[in-house]
Amino acid sequence: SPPLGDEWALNNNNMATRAWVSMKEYEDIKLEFFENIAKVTINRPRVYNAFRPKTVTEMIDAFDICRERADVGVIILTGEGDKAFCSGGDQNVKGHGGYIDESGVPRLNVLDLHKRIRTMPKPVVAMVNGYAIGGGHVLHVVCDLTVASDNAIFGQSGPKVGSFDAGFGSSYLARHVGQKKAREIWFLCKQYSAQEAEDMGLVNKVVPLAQLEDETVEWCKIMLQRSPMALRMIKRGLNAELDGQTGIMELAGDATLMFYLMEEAQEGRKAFLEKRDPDFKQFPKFP
Ligand code: S0N
Repeated sequence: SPPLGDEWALNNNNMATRAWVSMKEYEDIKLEFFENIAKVTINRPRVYNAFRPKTVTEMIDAFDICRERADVGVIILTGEGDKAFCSGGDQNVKGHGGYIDESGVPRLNVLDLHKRIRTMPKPVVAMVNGYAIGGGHVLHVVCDLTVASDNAIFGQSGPKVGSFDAGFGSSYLARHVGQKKAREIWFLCKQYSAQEAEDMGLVNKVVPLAQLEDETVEWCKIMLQRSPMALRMIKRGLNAELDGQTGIMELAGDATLMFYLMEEAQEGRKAFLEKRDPDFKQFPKFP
């Protein structure tokens, strides 16, 4: 039964009545909003939602908006239609040095998108509605959670088509499925069903395609009821173990944010402005 009550489910968990509102217009993606949830949709179904540099630039912009907007608590990443979540880099624009943008410059700006998702202080949920292949597979790997439709197909294709991601797409993948399986996924470039992906710990939940958005939104609604700071710190901590000094920096940054919210930190600033010595003795020294 719905964890938030039948009435809530009736009013809010029905795809037909969910009114997504556009937050900004783009060429290659959609950015929409519904009750504190933002949805980023790669909107290139003709090429199975493959991304070109412009698509990625737009996604980076959308994720930056989601980070800044205080009314966004959770972000969904998905693809348009029922065939593909994302089929990776657009092979039509691959040229000398990588994926060529409109001014002729080769770009791998998808790595900047990975970093945005990784450091986003809010949960990011991949809603996988079909093929998640190549760089499209990496995108879901980088997200915090993955809810997939039963027609979803997962796999890496790089060593078959002339690319690879030895970054998050390999090392973080291995954290999900283990080293042996990650090597199998990359070395063989096989495709895996949604059920196989769930069995190997690559996705959190598989549902029928018709229920995919309902289920994903329900997960988002549950997270929206949790403490945002607690979720943020959990994400930072889980990342920090794997991300070295950069991970510690992100975790430490949020510790500083919390310190700034404490009277103890405010006393230091007040004392400076009042030209007196700070009285830190008044604050408890917890065991
Ligand atoms: C997805 C597949 C398996 C679907 O097969 P199916 O059902 O037979 O459909 P198709 O007829 O093949 O496809 C339907 C239409 O969509 C076009 N299309 C599909 N994928 C792409 C694509 N990636 N680019 C351009 N067009 C695509 C088809 O051409 C077809 O259109 P029409 O009908 O007009 O011919 C199958 O389509 C498939 O295997 N797709 C290619 C998957 C792939 O190899 N992707 C690229 C992998 N490489 C990358 O993503 C680059 C990664 C990268 O650069 C990177 C590097 C370092 C660090 C990180 C990354 C990163 O991106 O993460």
